[in-house]
Amino acid sequence: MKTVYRSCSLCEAICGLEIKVENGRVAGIRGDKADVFSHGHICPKGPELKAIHEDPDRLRKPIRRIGNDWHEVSWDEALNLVVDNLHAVQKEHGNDAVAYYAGNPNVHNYGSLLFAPRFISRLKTRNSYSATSVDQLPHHFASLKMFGHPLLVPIPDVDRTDYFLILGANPIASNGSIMTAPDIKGRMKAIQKRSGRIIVIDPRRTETAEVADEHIFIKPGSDVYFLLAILNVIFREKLVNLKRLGPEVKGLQSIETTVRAFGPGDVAGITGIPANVTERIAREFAGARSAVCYGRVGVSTQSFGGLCQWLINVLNIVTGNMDEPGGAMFALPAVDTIGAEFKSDSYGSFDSFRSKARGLPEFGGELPVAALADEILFQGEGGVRALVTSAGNPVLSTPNGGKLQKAMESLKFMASIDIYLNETTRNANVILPPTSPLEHDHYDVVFNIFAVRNTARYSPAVFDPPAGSMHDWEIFTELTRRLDEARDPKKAKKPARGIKPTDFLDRMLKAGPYAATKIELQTLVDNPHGVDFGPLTSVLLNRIKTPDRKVDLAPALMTADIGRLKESMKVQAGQGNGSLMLIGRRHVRDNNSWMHNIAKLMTGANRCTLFMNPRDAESRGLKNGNVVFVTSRVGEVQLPLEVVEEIMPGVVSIPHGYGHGRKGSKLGTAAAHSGASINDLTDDESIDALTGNAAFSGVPVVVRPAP
Ligand SMILES: Nc1nc2c(c(=O)[nH]1)N[C@H]1C(S)=C(S)[C@@H](COP(=O)(O)OP(=O)(O)OC[C@H]3O[C@@H](n4cnc5c(=O)[nH]c(N)nc54)[C@H](O)[C@@H]3O)O[C@H]1N2
Ligand SMILES: Nc1nc2c(c(=O)[nH]1)N[C@H]1C(S)=C(S)[C@@H](COP(=O)(O)OP(=O)(O)OC[C@H]3O[C@@H](n4cnc5c(=O)[nH]c(N)nc54)[C@H](O)[C@@H]3O)O[C@H]1N2
Ligand code: SF4
Ligand SMILES: [Mo]
Repeated sequence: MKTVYRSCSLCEAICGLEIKVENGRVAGIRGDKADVFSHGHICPKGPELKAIHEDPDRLRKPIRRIGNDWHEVSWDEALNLVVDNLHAVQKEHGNDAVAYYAGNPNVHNYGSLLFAPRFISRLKTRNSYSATSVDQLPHHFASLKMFGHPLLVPIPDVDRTDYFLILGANPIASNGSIMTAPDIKGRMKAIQKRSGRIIVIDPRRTETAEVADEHIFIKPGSDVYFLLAILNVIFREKLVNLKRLGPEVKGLQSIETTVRAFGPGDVAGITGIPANVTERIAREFAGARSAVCYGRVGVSTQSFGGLCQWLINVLNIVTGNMDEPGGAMFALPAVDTIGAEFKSDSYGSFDSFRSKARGLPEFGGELPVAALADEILFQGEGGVRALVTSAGNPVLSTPNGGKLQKAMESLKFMASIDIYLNETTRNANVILPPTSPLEHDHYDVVFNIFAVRNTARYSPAVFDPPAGSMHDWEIFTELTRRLDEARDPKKAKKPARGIKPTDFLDRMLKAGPYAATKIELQTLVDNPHGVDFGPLTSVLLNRIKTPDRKVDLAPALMTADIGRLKESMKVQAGQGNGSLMLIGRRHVRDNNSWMHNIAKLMTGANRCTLFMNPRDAESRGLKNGNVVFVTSRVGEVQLPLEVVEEIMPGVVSIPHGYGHGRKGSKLGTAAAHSGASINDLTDDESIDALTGNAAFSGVPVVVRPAP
């Protein structure tokens, strides 16, 4: 029996695991009590890394589709097929005719993170997409404009705060996001133990709201008004206190002017939050010893998601809670991709080009994925003709997935780097399956940037990769090399197997902010439970990357978007409440679309149901368990109704990531729990016009009984 320690790569909490191995098999997985960050915490998904590793449906050999049949092929043949087809499409239609989509697990795989960018840049295409634009793009947008770098994202200092205001996040189910905080429930209880308060603003009384001290319903998509009204009170009642950041901030006057038009009474009808409640929250927030406002997926995926994340930062700044203990702070990760050094006047790009069909702006070199189907269906010069997906399932995870499915059927060629034959990859001509999560090493390059404490942990591979297998990073390396060769045979390079992810890691650690402690890869190998660098510290002023090194409270793009908001406000005020508003939800035993094949996570009642408030059910003559049709502008799905008090009247909810059992996919257990895809209802035309992020919060739908 041997014991291997490793961080769980399934979600952002990066819990330390203790894995027992016997006779080449996992004998058991539990939380690592000695872990410096997670102290033994895990959720039901962690131990299922074993089931993913052993899943007979997980692909282990490259496969090629001919008609409807899949055939195993050698790596050499598969890689050549991909490269030859991509090259042919680019030669005929131009480089932009090949699109690339990167899904969420790329961020949980440091080999992919380090080696995919080279492949993507070599594709020389403007059609690069990722799950960022159905998720956290507004965070990066606000960070770029206010702090000068898309990754300078403030993190709630939950371990020291006295007042935790949460909008549109359900960390008890999601285990936290852009807030790497293993055992968030324990951390929340600790806030309450030291007499702090937790307030949750959400159209659903979530698991997190249950733990909080107070829960307030809000109408989907209206958080921007609530945040403006909070700021309105803070300025009106002269509660602004910039503290230490005072001299480092510009644009305060502009904010004061902007928020004047949004008094708590002016917006109460839109948000559903009474003016006196908004006023009280504003006073409590400003009066707390320390306070932090934190908003996640529920507020990012709105028509004004960019403004929401901006205003959340503004609120934390004007109350003196930015870069201060107990407020919103910045991590100082041991592998520091941002760096303290000031090198240029631009660390990110926005709107340097636009999508062909709809003219949506690029951010950081990527176009919004809500535009992908239209780019494939675009008949003119520059339309997409081939697609590569990596660790993504956009048919289930992006808005109007039904349209994307149809668009995929019209592609000349598609390749997927993925461990499953699922709703997206079944459309591919070739699937390249990398090693399982337990067969490669890992370091959390990204989540330590978003962590509530500075720690570092290296995870060696639990098993040697099977003979004739390839890691994600090796696949990217080989694709890059072969693409170079296809374009210019004279430039053919030898297999670039020399450089490994650990080489980067060692170099980055030695050049990082803890170099003085002599940290290197070996240090982490010698400390399998992690190395602790302590709580977050005030580092913003060393790390800020705006050209004048000031925090920009009122970036021009944001204040300009207030005009669009005012237009929308007029429309909203005149609207009745006819249709229902659809939102999503997460459950601790799901992980986006891809863990429904794990039998142990799928026991118990069906989770893919439509939540509806008893009042709305009664007025429609619907009963718990009835099968209903849900219809939106773009599609219709059928699923069982679950009548629950926890959802706000006028709002309904469906979890995302379901809609399995489609012909040609190979996911036995998931097919038995197929459910319906919420993204067959969400609208690809409904986006945040500022950032291009998908707007999932509050899709208008009609619900009627199925005959
Ligand atoms: N178990 C599990 N964990 C996960 C995932 C998973 O699928 N399952 N996915 C991972 C990923 S990729 C991410 S990005 C994170 C996401 O982490 P979270 O952001 O914590 O995720 P959600 O649970 O979707 O929380 C969003 C909340 O917003 C609420 N909401 C919806 N619309 C609105 C609105 O208009 N206003 C307000 N105020 N609230 C609204 C919803 O009711 C929901 O409670 O979770 C990660 N962790
Ligand atoms: N309506 C609605 N839609 C949403 C959301 C929502 O809240 N509401 N949430 C959005 C969010 S936050 C996100 S992040 C996206 C996620 O969107 P995606 O990233 O597109 O979808 P996932 O379900 O995470 O799919 C992950 C894919 O990676 C594969 N995979 C898993 N591990 C590996 C690996 O190690 N290597 C490789 N190569 N492949 C692997 C899986 O088989 C699966 O195909 O969904 C978004 N969609
Ligand atoms: S909370 Fe996240 S990181 Fe921790 S065990 Fe569960 S899935 Fe893994
Ligand atoms: Mo996400």
